[in-house]
Amino acid sequence: MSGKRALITGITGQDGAYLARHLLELGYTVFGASRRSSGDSTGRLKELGIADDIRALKVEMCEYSNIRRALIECEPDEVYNFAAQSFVAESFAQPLYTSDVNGLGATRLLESVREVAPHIRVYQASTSEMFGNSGARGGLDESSPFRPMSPYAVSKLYSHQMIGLYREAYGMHCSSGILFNHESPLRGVEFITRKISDGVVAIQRGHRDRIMLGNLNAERDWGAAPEYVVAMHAMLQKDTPGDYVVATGISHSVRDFANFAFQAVGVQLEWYGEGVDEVGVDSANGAIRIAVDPKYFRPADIERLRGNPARARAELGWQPKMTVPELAAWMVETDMRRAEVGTI
Ligand code: NAP
Ligand code: F7E
Repeated sequence: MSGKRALITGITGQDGAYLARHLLELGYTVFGASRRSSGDSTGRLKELGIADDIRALKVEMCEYSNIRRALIECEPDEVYNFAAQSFVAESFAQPLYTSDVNGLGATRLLESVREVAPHIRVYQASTSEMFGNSGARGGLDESSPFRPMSPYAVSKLYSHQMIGLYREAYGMHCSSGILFNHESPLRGVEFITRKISDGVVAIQRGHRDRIMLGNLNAERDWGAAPEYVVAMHAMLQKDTPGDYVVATGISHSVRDFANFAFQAVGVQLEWYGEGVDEVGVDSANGAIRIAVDPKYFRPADIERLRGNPARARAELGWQPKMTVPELAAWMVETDMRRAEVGTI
């Protein structure tokens, strides 16, 4: 058992829940920071059965003073900064807020660590979105150029570079995981994979007839969130901090993901038409199950993201295991079980 103490910001999100479970299993004392909410935001922690094992505290990333106090109160060995406005589409509607939480929020944390206890090891949740369309042809790695395509990506590039700066300037143990999309049944329902798994279940249960989506051609390198948190922890155990791409090395289109999700309930889709007229049709009865609504198009989108996790494999001993068809089936089956017992 490690006996170490970790502070996780964004504990109520997908990654916060899975990392907390992983660290608890390793014997950590886990402090979970969440912002004030008018309701209960611990649903994911409850679903993993760990809500009572987390030492909860309130931290708003726009407020420097409470970040500093949290560090003094928790005395962590490691801090994992997950708190973010993480929905890319929303960042076009809220560019200033997104920059404040994601960009300045991380800097407030770094500055607090530097002032309070610079020996604390820091993990920053960086993202493949920073690459933009720079990797159309090959696998993106730690040396690929950054060309952010959304306010979210710009905000994350700022915090990513601050992490590098605090490492260089102050010798602090700061690492960034450049994580490609990772999903699970705990994914927020506005993200494409969960929107599809949730929609497949609603259609199967007769509550709706189709799912309306945006850019069906977009390709992402999707992996399984519980596997990715293992790489995050491994980064902070290295003597030397650094940046690591965490990805599977395989990309699929949104259309492919829909095919896999419907196959999980025995439905084969056939695709007809192009652009806004494209539809995915149930081959057994001709019913339209996927259609396009331009309101889900983004002002700018990344057409294709595929990572090269060679460094994580070599230096962290990390390997992805779950395939995208398995991931889609896991998400659909979990949403189906939740619907049957009435939890969604
Ligand atoms: P998520 O489910 O959206 O969780 C984000 C967390 O941040 C939530 O706990 C949220 O709290 C909290 N938060 C938002 N604004 C805040 C604020 N102003 N102050 C304090 N907390 C705030 O995201 P995730 O998928 O777990 O991702 C974790 C981190 O990794 C994020 O930084 C994300 O940008 C980054 N990332 C994710 C992926 C991915 O594929 N999942 C890939 C690369 C990087 P509420 O519950 O109150 O909303
Ligand atoms: O979109 C397309 C959309 O919202 C994936 C965040 O965790 O991963 C996530 O960002 C793709 C995009 O994730 C719909 O245009 C089509 O091309 O699931 P998403 P994201 O934008 O890739 C990165 C790595 C992060 O860091 C972020 O925090 O799917 N798409 N139709 C759609 N997307 C959504 N959400 N909804 C649609 O209807």
